[in-house]
Amino acid sequence: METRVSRLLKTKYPVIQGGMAWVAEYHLAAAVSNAGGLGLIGAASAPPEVVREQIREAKKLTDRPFGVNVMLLNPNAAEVAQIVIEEGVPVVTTGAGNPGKFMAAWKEAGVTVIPVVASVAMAKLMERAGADAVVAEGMESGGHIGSQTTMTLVPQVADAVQIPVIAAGGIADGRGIAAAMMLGAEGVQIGTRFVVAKESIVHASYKERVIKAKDIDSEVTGMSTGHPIRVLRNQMSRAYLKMEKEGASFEELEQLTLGSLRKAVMDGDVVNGSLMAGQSAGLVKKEQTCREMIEEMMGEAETLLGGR
Ligand code: TUI
Repeated sequence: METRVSRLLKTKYPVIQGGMAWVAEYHLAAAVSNAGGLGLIGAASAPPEVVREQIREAKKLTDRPFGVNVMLLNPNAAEVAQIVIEEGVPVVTTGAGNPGKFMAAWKEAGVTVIPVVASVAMAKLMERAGADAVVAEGMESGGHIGSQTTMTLVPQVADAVQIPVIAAGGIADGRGIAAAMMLGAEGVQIGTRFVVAKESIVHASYKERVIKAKDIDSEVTGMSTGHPIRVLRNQMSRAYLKMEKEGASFEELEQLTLGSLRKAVMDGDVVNGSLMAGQSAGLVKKEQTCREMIEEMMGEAETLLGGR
C-alpha cells in the first residue's frame, strides 16, 4: 500500500511503530523496519548517550529507515534532539508537547519531522512550523493521551491540514487500518500490538496481561495532573488513583508512574508496575513476529479497501 506517508518515510508500508517508553528499544525498532514499517526508538526519559547507543545498535540490525521519538517532557530533550541530527536519523516523531523550538534545526539537517498531536489546533500549529506530517493520536492509546477519540480527531485533523495524517489510538488489526484510511489518514501508528511482538524485550508477564486484557481493562490515571496516562488496571493504578483523589502532588505522581513503568517492562512486576497499554489490548491475541503482525494487518486492510 503506497501513500504519501510510505513515500515520505521510504517504507514498504505506511505503518509506524509507537515510540513507547522503555518498550521501543532498538531490537523492536529494527524488527519493524526490517518488516517494511518504520521502527522507532523511544527516547522517553533515557539519558542522551543511551539514546545514541540505541541508534547505533539499531543501525547494526537494519539497513532500512528507522526513527526516534523525542518525549518533550524529558528535561534532556534538547540533547536528544541534537543526537538525532549527529547520528543522521532520518525521521523524528515527538510526543507530550510542542516541538517548535527544535523544528528549525531538524529541518536544516534534513530530518523528517512528525509531531504527535492530540488536537486540531496543535496539528495546524505544527503544519505552520514546518512539520512533514502529523500523527493524530486518540485517547484510545496507551500512555500519555489527549481527550479526543481517534474516530473524531482523525477526520477533523485531515480536514484542517494539507500535510499527511497518520492515525493512532485503538488500531491493532487490518480493520483499524482500513477504518483509519477511510477517516482521511494516509498511515497508521501502532503501539500496543507491538508490545507483545516476539522481538519486543517486554517481560513475559506484561505481555501476558496485554494478551489477556478485555475491552474494559484499561483506565486513565493522572487526569488531575494534566498528564493523563492510560494503563491496564492493577494494584498500582488503583493506588495511583487513590493518591490522586487524596491530593498528592504532581511530582509525587509522576515519579510513581515513570519508575513503575520500568518495573513492569523490565522486571515483569504486573502488580506494582505501570502497565501502559491502549484500549486495543482487547484486540491483541497472541505473540507474533513483527513481520507476521504487519503482513497479516496489511493483508486484511488491503482486502477491505479493495486492493488500493
Ligand atoms: O507522548 C505520548 N505518549 C506517551 S509519552 C509517555 S512517557 C511519560 N510518562 C509519564 C508521564 C508523562 C509521560 C508515555 N506515553 N503520546 C503522544 C501524545 N502527545 N499524546 C498527547 C500528546 C500531546 C499533548 C499535548 C501533544 C502535544 C501537546 O501539546 C500541549 C502543549 O501545548 O504543549
